[in-house]
Amino acid sequence: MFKKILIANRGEIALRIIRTCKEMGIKTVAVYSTADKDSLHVKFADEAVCIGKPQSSESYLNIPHLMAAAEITNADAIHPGYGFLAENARFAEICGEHGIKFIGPTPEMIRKMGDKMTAKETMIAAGVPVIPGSDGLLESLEQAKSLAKEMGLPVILKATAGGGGKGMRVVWEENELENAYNMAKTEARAAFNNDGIYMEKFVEEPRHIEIQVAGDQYGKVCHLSERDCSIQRRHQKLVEESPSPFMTPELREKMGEAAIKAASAINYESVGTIEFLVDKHRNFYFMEMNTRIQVEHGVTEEVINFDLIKEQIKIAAGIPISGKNYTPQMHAIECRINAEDPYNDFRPSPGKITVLHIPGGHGVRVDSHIYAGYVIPPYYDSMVAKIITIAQTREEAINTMERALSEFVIEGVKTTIPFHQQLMRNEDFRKGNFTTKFTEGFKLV
Ligand code: MV4
Repeated sequence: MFKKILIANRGEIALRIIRTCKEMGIKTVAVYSTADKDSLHVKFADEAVCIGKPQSSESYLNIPHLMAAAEITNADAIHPGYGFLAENARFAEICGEHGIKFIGPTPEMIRKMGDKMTAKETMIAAGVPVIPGSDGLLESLEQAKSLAKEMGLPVILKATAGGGGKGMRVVWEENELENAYNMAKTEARAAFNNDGIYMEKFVEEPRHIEIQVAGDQYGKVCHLSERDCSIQRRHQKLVEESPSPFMTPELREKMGEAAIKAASAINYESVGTIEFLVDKHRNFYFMEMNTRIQVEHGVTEEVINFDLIKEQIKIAAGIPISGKNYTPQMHAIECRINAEDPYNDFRPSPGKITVLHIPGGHGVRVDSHIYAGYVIPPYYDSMVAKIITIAQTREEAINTMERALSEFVIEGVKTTIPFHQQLMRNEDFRKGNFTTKFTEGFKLV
C-alpha cells in the first residue's frame, strides 16, 4: 500500500480524500495556492506545500510545481480528485515517468475516452449501444447536409475534443445547418485546438443516467449501480440521486451489462463512470466515459455502503476487486450547494462566510470544506457543500432533504439553497417526472 499520497486538488474533494487516507493509515500531502492558505485541506493534511499563485494555471494546473511538491515530500502516489488534472493524460504519464503512481486509469485509457469519436467507435466495436450518427468525423459541409437529410432532423453537432456540453450545436431546420457546422468547427478549434466534429440524431427530452464502474489491474470489471443526474442547468449538475426514479430492475440489468462491456473494452483500471442518455421508451445510448472520481460519487457510496475513494486507492495499489455488481439498498439524493445567486442567473457570489450552521441528524451527510469566517475565493468552482440525504424511500429522502436545507445557515454570500428548497417541493420532481430540460421551465419564486 502507498505510504504517502499527494492530493493535487482543493476544497471538499481534497478533504474527502484526506479522510479516507487517514482511515487507511496513509500519510497525506496537501498542495495549495496562496488564495487557499487558510483552507481546511491544508490544516487536515499531514503536510502542506504551497504551489503558486491563485490562478489555477499557476497552481493546481501547474504540473512542474506539483511534481516538485511530490518529490520534496517523498509522496509515492498522487490523487488528482476531479476537475483540474484528473483527466489529463500527459499528467498521468509524467507521474509514471517520475515513479509516482497516478491514482486513476492509464494515460492511454484517458486519451481514448477523452476523444469522443474514438470513444464512440470503441463502444460500437464492443457492442455498446450508441446514438445513431455520422460514421466518424464529418469531412465536409456537403457530407453533413446529405447525412442530416438521410437521418432526419433534429440533429446535433458535437466536438470530438469536447464533452460535458462544450461546443455542441442542435440543428432543427435544414437552413440552420451550414451556420451550425461552421460555428461548431470554429468554436471547437478555438476551445480545444481540434476542429473535429461529428453528427448525431438529437434525442429530445432525455434523462441523464450514469453507471458507476470499477475495474482492477487484472481485467476484472464490475458496476456499482446508477445515478440519475438529469437535474442540470447549462451542463452543470445540481441534483443527483440513486436509484434513478426512472429505473426498473430490467433496465438496470441491461445498462449495468452495457457499462461493464464499455469499461472492459479498454481494460479499464480504476473507478469510472459510463454516462448514458435514456429516452422516454427506456432506450439507452452511451454518451461519454468519465475516467475520474466524480463530484456525485457519495450518492453511490450511501446506497451501496461502499467507500469509492478507498476502492480507487486499493485498485491503484494493485489490490484485486471482488467483481460483484451492486444494487441500491437505500435511496440517496444530493443537492450541490453553490455560492451563486439563484435569483440572479446563478451569478457567482464569492466572499466571507460570516455565519454558518451545517445540518446533521439521521440520514444526513454533508461534504464541505467551509467554516465560519472562511473566505470563498473567486478563482475556482463555486460549489461549497454537498448535502446527501439517505432514507429507505425516495419520498423520505426528499423530506429529509427539505429538513436539512431548512437547517442550513450560510450568511455573507448568496447560495443555491433556495433553489433546492423549491425543487424539493415541486410536484413533478417529487413524482420523479423530469428530464434534462426540467430546469429550463423552472421559475424560482
Ligand atoms: C445529446 C443530447 C441529445 N441528443 N446528444 C450534453 C452534454 C454532453 N455530454 C452531451 N449532451 C447531450 N447530448 C444527442 N444525440 C442532449 C444532450 C444534453 C444533455 C445531456 C445530459 C444532461 C443534460 C443535457 C442538457 C442538454 C443537452
